[in-house]
Amino acid sequence: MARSTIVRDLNSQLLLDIWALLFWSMIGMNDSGKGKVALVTGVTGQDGAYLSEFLLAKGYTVHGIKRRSSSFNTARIEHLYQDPHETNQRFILHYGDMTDSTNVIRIVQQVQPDEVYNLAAQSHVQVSFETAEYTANADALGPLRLLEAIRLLGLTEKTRFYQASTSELFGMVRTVPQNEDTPFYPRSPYGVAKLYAYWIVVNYREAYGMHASNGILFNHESPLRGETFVTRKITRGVAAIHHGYQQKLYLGNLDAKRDWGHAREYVRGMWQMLQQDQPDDYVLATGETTRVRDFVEQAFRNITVELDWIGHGISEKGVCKRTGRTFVEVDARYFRPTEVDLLVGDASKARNRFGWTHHTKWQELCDEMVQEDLILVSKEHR
Ligand code: NDP
Ligand code: GDR
Repeated sequence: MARSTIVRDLNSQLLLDIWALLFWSMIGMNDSGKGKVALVTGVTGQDGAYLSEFLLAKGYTVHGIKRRSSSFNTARIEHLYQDPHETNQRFILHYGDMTDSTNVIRIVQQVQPDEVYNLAAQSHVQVSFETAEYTANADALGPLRLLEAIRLLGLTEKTRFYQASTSELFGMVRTVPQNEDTPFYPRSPYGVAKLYAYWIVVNYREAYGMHASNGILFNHESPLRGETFVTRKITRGVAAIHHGYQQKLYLGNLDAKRDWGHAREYVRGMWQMLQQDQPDDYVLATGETTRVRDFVEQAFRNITVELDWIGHGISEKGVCKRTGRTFVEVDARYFRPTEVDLLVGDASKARNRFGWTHHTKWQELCDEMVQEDLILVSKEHR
């Protein structure tokens, strides 16, 4: 390895250690979860990272399930990492997979959690059309395996359960906006798998009296969002174009409308659901819907490019008003066999029951993501 690379790695390690030290000294400031144990599946994902940070700050001991991978998949939780040799460890990782019942049962038995947050999923809607059976296994049967583990191990009274349900359940929407009473009409193998998960949670709650709740969350994004979801793809693309590493951004349906909030604010809502005396199902959303093309325009404003749209359908292009340069093109490979055209949620139940609300406007979210990606992309190419 070149000396400069080693020095850079050592510097990043040092920064990471300082950040970890600061994090671990700051937490414990709010200890309302002191003594409680949480199990978080999908801990390496966007929400897993924010939720773990949130629970640790509340004083919880957090156990996370991560998949075995041939390369590192813990970048989002690196700052929470604690050496397994340390005493009083409060952040503990277990290898696991939602498709393996024996593994799920063993981890629940070891951890004896007060709260389980089931965030693990094959979460990409378009990918679910390619891997429909696997998506059903992980996203529909995965939650069933966890619920059964809780039941089999006699933890029904002790363990509260959160299921990461989704606005994709509403699919071809029956009402606008969507709330807990809106009928479901999923439009992808992902949505259908999550529909099973939703109902098995309701069934275990009613059949066995479990404290099991569905959070029906609308899209929530952040600088930690996976790079293939549209918001992050756009903000990373804009950053790469700005630094000269990419020429154009290729996108699918520019007119899809989504209700985009900030992930950090949504994980608080997950926790609040499990603090209620009675389990229930809740929508979390901003109540504002935005087209993909509006998000694109806002992202480009961060690099002082104002876009004009010319042409239609597959030939539509986003061009710079000032220079005429084409920055955005449509690529049919990103179209879905069945699309969800419009989502906008009504979170008044969560607001009225436990005061949950969002604070970050989608424009601020977009700006934050672009600014973070501008730094990240330049670091990656250093
Ligand atoms: P991510 O895709 O960022 O994270 C998914 C997590 O699940 C990752 O840790 C991933 O591991 C893990 N995972 C995937 N398959 C398996 C498996 N078979 N066994 C164990 N772990 C697995 O998703 P988000 O954080 O954005 O979302 C969290 C949850 O919330 C998901 O269930 C998603 O469907 C749901 N949801 C998300 C919304 C959003 O807008 N973000 C909105 C509504 C619901 P790895 O890192 O190894 O890939
Ligand atoms: P979604 O998120 O399907 O809503 O699922 P995604 O960001 O993938 O798509 C949002 C909308 O943008 C359109 N789109 C594109 N999408 C992607 N990924 N890539 C493109 O190039 C592109 N161009 C246009 C899509 O067609 C779609 O209409 C997310 C996931 O987090 C789910 O797990 C979660 O349940 C829902 O949000 C709520």
